Amino acid sequence: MEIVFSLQISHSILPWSLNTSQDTSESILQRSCAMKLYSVSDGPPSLACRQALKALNIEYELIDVDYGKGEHMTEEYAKLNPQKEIPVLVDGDLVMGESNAILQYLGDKYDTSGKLYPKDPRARAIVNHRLCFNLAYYYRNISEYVMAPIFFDYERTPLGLKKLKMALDIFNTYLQRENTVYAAGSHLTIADFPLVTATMCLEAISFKLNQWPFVEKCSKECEINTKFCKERRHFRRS
Ligand SMILES: N[C@@H](CCC(=O)N[C@@H](CS)C(=O)NCC(=O)O)C(=O)O
Repeated sequence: MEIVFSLQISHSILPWSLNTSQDTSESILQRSCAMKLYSVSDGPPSLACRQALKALNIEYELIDVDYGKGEHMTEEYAKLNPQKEIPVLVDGDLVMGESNAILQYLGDKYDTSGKLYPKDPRARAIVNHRLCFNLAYYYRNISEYVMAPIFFDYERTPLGLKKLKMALDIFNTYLQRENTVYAAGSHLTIADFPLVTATMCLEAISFKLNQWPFVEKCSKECEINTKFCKERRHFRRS
């Protein structure tokens, strides 16, 4: 299935580390990669997928969906993702939304080392747990408190703040228990990408993380780890 989408690939949304003469947006366009990621600039689930693609050194075409213009709400986009959500991965005849499923697929297919997505059942279970925790609890509560009022007519409430703090408490506990800066153990895994991009949202409201030192350290780790992309201008501006 080939769906032609009249969207643009912009220089500014490329991960910083792709901005080399070899990896400009033009050269990405010229290569006809089988893999495409429909992504919204600075959307945490989209960023998480881009970070995984980068960490796994996968060539792909980045297709920028303009959330503000509602490009994800069109019938054309619904053919890619009936949920009308971003991101969507296209790899040959596989067309799939849900960032966790995308991360797991990329890990299964391309992480031959088994580091980013461990093969050992116990280590893998922890990674899967953290991905579920992020989707069902952590990102949900962050996005309801931080992102929803930015994009929609939605008020920040004391209950929302309480839920946000509970989410941070729990993530901090998981990290503290393992005494680590990584979401699922002693090294970087695919679970770090969505948890860190969710945490980055807090910058939009200048929310300080000093009460959650392990979350703060985990977030800072992304500043120095070259596998994370650093494009966050919308969070800072909002
Ligand atoms: N569970 C989805 C959620 C993705 C998501 O929330 N994407 C936002 C953009 S960051 C979206 O597409 N929202 C559509 C809407 O609000 O109508 C995933 O993890 O991929």
